[in-house]
Amino acid sequence: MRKAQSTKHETHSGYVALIGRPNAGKSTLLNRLVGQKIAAVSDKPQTTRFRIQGVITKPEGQVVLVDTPGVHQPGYELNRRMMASVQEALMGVDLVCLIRDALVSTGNGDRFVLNLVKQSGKPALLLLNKIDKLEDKSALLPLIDWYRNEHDWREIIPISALKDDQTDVLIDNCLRHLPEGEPIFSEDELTDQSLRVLVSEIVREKVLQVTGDEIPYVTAVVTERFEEVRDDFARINCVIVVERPSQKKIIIGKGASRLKEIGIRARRDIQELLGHRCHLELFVKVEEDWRNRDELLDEFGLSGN
Ligand SMILES: Nc1nc2c(ncn2[C@@H]2O[C@H](COP(=O)(O)OP(=O)(O)OP(=O)(O)O)[C@@H](O)[C@H]2O)c(=O)[nH]1
Ligand SMILES: [Mg+2]
Repeated sequence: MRKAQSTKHETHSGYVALIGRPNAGKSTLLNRLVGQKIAAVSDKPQTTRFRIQGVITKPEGQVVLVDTPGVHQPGYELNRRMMASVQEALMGVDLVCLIRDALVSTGNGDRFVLNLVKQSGKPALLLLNKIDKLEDKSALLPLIDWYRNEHDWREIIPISALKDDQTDVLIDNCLRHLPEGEPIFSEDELTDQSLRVLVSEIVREKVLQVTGDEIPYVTAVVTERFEEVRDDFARINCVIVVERPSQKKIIIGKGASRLKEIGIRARRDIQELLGHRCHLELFVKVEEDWRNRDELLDEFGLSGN
């Protein structure tokens, strides 16, 4: 008797962009699906400033998710570059996920994002996020109707990035709509971001968490020193850049209390990322109008492409 030939399972793989307005939950979803914190998250809009790739590998294939800055009207060169990186992301992917907060009403910003997705000509999924905040899921129906009338979506999926609800369904659907192909990255390669950048972003996230309304927009963080002194110990210096001396004062706080709090929180996350202890030193520096200065934006890694 001849042995039955094993059937060959085709895998699917490709790039999937997460596009949406600020605060929709793009970075929360990226972190959740990758299973590791690689993107900064905060309740302040415009947290993400450049594209961040996260790799999700399953037996059925590989999804390379591309997190992008929330779509908004650019006021500074920084914001213009952020929006350029959204366009770049749209051009470079096989599939687009438009993600929106299911609880906010539809406005001009949503129409603008929708048009970006349409203009890309790419197949698209619609993700209605934050459904954990909805008591009655039927409240989604008018929203689904509106979007269905506007575009031919491959799928419409209500999800909760925060509570990990329906995210497995999302991955299955991404894989289904990606072309057949082998995995692009090895399974342990979770992101395209360097450790230095991951560290800077952790510090920036903590700045956003412990400061109020004005500071998020005027802060950049650069890792100036990253030295693995031993296998189990690193020395790290980060510079927090702001635009005015008054903002420097806010970040430092009374008796340096706020800066200390930023340092404690950041060190905790950095140690988790590295898997060992580190010494973290933070400096605050003023660079007037850095958001409009090309050379500084380049130096801070905010190239926009
Ligand atoms: N309740 C709830 N909150 C969520 C969910 N997903 C994200 N959030 C919250 O929404 C806020 C914004 O999340 P982010 O992931 O930073 O949003 P973003 O779309 O990446 O924002 P930008 O980078 O500014 O464009 C944070 O306070 C998150 O905790 C969700 O599924 N449910
Ligand atoms: Mg984000």
